[in-house]
Amino acid sequence: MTTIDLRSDTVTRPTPAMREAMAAAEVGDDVYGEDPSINRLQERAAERLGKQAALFVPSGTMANLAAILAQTRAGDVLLTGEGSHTLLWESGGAAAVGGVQIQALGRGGLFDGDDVRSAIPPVDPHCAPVRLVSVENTHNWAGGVVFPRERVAGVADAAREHGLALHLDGARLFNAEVASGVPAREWAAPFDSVAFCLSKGLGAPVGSLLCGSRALVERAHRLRKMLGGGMRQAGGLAAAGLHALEHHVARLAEDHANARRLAEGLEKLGLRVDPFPETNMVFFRAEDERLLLAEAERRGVRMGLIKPGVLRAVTHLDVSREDVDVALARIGEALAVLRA
Ligand code: TLP
Repeated sequence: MTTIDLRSDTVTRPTPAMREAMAAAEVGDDVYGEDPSINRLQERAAERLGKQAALFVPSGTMANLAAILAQTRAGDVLLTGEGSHTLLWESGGAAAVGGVQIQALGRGGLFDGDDVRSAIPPVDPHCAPVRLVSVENTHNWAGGVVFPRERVAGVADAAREHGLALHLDGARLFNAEVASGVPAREWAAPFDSVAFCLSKGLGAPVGSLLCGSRALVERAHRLRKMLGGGMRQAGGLAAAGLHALEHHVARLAEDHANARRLAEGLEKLGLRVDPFPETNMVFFRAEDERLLLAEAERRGVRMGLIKPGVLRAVTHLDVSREDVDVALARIGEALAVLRA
């Protein structure tokens, strides 16, 4: 029985063509700035996002943390959406390493300019200063939704009014690009710092980029060293990233179509899908979610529990349209057992 792994788009394995590109990569010591493949990837990423510079880091978590540390001081407040990755899934790094307090805005992950305005405290010695706002696009916890463009514009206006820095956690920014038809560089334009991941839907094994002004990237470079993320001959990983940017962006549309197909099939099985997928994530409710997860797993379909009562299935490079149909048949069998 083949396993269909829908737990995350992080589980993809490099394709044969990507492995060839990795094997052929020119490498050098990146701590000396001498890895030509990493330098090329950084240039390509900065260009693609319309920023002055970019830094290759091992993970999205490190990209976000370096961005936060570069733009705050201990005791500052970071505003971000409810359920954001930085708040829930980065092991408390902003607080533990940066002394930064996170305040959640809005409901369900999305928020707008007025939410930012109402979170700004008076100038008063009781209050910690708000310094940074972070937007996640696509928003994972909200169901892989594209953060509406007018809301991003409103958040950016509010941030500017109050002199706040703006960070974009664009771990899946290219899913937003493909789903919305708005180029990543336009999504990135209002932000001072932008993180995006190569190791999610783009299918590279490792790596993220942190993009911004030359001054911000210089600060982040030092922070990467401090956090232990300075890599040496990592050009093979950069080559995978370059390959992904060239060959795996447009195809994200297939993952989105597969997610819609999966959602329709789950609805036919009587499960409540909410929201209907805009990108590659399917969130659905089940009465006995843990039992369903276990029964599906026994039949070779792996999914995740994202919050109480809500399961997440993510489509990606290693999941074909046929796999979606097989997964649906197996989930149908699992449900039949639970409903018997
Ligand atoms: N998300 C992972 C898990 O950590 C939850 C997943 O399976 O979705 N920002 C966002 C929006 C993310 O979804 C993730 C990873 C990250 C940052 C962190 O990236 P990595 O895993 O490279 O540190």
